[in-house]
Amino acid sequence: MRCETRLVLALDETSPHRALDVVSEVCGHVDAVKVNWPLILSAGPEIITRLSVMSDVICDFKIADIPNTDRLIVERTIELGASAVIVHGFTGEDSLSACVEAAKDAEVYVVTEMSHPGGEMFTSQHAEEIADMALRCGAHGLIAPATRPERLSQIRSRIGGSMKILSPGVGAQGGSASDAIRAGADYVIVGRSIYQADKPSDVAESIKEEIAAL
Ligand code: OMP
Repeated sequence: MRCETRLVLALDETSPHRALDVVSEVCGHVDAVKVNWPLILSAGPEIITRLSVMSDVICDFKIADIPNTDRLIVERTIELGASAVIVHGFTGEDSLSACVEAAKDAEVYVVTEMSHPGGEMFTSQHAEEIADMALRCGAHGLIAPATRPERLSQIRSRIGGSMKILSPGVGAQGGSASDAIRAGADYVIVGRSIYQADKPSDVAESIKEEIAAL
């Protein structure tokens, strides 16, 4: 995945036409497009292949199952054209290793502490252990919250510079792109603030410029 603007679009748009329009408008301002169940369930898995012609596609299926099921999901996702997948870490080392192995050259990002308030109930207590395990298993990177830059910073300190951190929670969830990048994120993930805007490219461009000015 390229690292130019350090901005990833979370395309949780449920209208396939609008989703494709938003991507063609903003693809020059983002390093990748992340898709999740809302779009896949609306447009079908083939949307991954269509988007992959325009951008790197991160499939955020938050994969969380036994190793065999995880492996099958990752293999199908990569066949459809995804450059990266997002997986949960709480399922343990055997499940995560199965994802990393199945992904081959594609990238695997592991969720540590989730960005929403409920992320503090369970995920925050295990975020550092999950980060350690991700490093051991050879994952490419982590997901850590822009809504809690101090926690993002602690997770960055824990892993050093060896893995990428993608940080969601900017904009609609209250986090800021600048704070997340300063706290150690390599990329910020932004959804509603961009795809629900009247002019998505204006918002994407302004976040890109905010990051470039740091
Ligand atoms: P907005 O809140 O609309 O900017 O979207 C954030 C995106 O990041 C959504 O696609 C979420 O599913 C995703 N996300 C989080 O918001 N919090 C997390 O802890 C993890 C993710 C993720 O894995 O991408």
